[in-house]
Amino acid sequence: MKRRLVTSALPYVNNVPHLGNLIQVLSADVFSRGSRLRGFETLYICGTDEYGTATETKAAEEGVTPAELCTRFYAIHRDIYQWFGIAFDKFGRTSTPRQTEIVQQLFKDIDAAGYVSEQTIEQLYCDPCGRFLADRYVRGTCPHCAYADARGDQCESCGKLLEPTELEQPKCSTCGATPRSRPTRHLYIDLPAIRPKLEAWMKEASVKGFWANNAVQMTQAWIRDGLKPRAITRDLKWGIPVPKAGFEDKVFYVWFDAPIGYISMTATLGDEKGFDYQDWWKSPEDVELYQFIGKDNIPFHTVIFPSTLLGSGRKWTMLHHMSSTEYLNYESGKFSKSKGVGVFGTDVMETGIPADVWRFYIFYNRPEKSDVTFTWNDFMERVNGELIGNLGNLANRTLAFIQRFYEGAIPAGKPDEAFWKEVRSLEAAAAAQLDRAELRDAFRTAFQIADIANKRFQAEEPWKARTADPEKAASLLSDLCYVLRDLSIIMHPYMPQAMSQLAGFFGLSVASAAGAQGMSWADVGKLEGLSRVDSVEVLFQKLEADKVAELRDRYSGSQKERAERDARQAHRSPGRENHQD
Ligand code: B3M
Ligand code: ZN
Repeated sequence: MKRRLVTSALPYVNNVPHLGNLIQVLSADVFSRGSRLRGFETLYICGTDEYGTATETKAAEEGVTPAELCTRFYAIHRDIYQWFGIAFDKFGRTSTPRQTEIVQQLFKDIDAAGYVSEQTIEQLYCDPCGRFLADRYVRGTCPHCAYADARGDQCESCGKLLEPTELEQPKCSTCGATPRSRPTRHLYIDLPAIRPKLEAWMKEASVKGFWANNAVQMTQAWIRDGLKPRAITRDLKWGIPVPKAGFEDKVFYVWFDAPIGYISMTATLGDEKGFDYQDWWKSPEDVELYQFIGKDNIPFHTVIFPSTLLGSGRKWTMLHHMSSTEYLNYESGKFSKSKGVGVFGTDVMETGIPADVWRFYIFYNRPEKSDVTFTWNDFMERVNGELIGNLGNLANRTLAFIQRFYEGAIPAGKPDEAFWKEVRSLEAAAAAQLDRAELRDAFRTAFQIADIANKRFQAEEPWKARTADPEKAASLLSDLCYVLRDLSIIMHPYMPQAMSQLAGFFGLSVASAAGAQGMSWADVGKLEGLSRVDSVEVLFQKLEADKVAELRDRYSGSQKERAERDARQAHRSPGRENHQD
């Protein structure tokens, strides 16, 4: 069994993540929890992406140093993910000595291998701001699709990567002035020269690692449309110094260093725990790397980062499975960190709705193969209809019945073979889907199991059978308890708290970390080990329409509009506390 190294995209430190961003961190969490339950030695690495223009600019705006800004936001991210119950092995940062060391070494390796070239280019310089405008800080018209508000690094509309100088009618996005061209010398990674290695690797890896379809398409298009050398240095201060004569005043481009963060965060964890990060990162024979990202980050993970690793001439653990989700849209538009539209991590924490209910909805609707829209109404309907109406109802009616009529002792009954045949085949399907990181499908398969169990409860009428045909009632109730026990394991990665609670009703627990005591996937399908229902409580509270309507109003518009609205309200009725029920 290969070990599994799991990563989720490293969130930019300088913003509060919204539900759309959280999908990746949550997806990798479910996958790695599932992997551990299925017996794979697993390491889940994530952390904040800290360098670059965005941080430098925001720090300047707030009158603090970039390092101070990062430390403040790092804590915000960490707390949000903790609230959501994410079980990272390491939630690190890119601004560490290990990151500098590993990035500089990789650079030296690709340079020594002849894959770095130099070029003097004309770059956009903003006179009022007194600096070169890197990537994201120029906006203008996309030369490919004519989208009018494209960023200098990538068009958000067509997804193509850009150079800022390619934009038509460029504007400095800080001050709005029209920037002018000025020469500057930069280093490039020679992607055309690495291309044969990249292409050969990609062809095999994408099949072996069953990459998401959007990743295969986009990567093929990139290779087909011609790879160009890409600048890996920037005229900035907040970044990793370039270890090469003549480039002392430059730093590495944030997208060159960011993916290397996966490696350096593992190294930092190794320093804390006493292992060598190379056991994970230089072990392609026995480690499989699963990466979870949003589709806008695909080329960085399937082209640029692999090219860095391949170009170094060393034996790295390379991408195995690419899980790149589509977008989650919000009510009538797109979630946007920069525009402040959507439900943000900090919002979610104050809704009073438990993390597992959010996790349920995110995975039930995970944008696996197409974009998905979050609406408050749909959220309420799914939670009330499926989570509570199906799973919650099954647990409650079965366990309450046993408590009421059997004093909590699960009656011994003969398993119904036809029923178990169906359940076991769904359980096997869920296992296979989970192993392929088809997280939404595996979750829905689990709900199908709950559904057929509910139907059987309904059809066999235990309230009558209990006296009319006690053996039939016993068979039904014991089978359903075993189904609930199985579901507490299968759904545990998705809703760890609620499923631990469900297992607890039987006096059991689920092994939620490596080496922890409790049930694992090996227990799924076993018809032994249950004797009593110790306790029953309602697992999930129904969402009420007026509460949901209130949340929809509270979180409509951009964060800025919300803040203004709150300020107006606070002004009108000074006694009222905002953001409180
Ligand atoms: N920080 C983009 C983002 O947060 C970027 C990902 C880096 S992954 C190495 O969406
Ligand atoms: Zn400017």
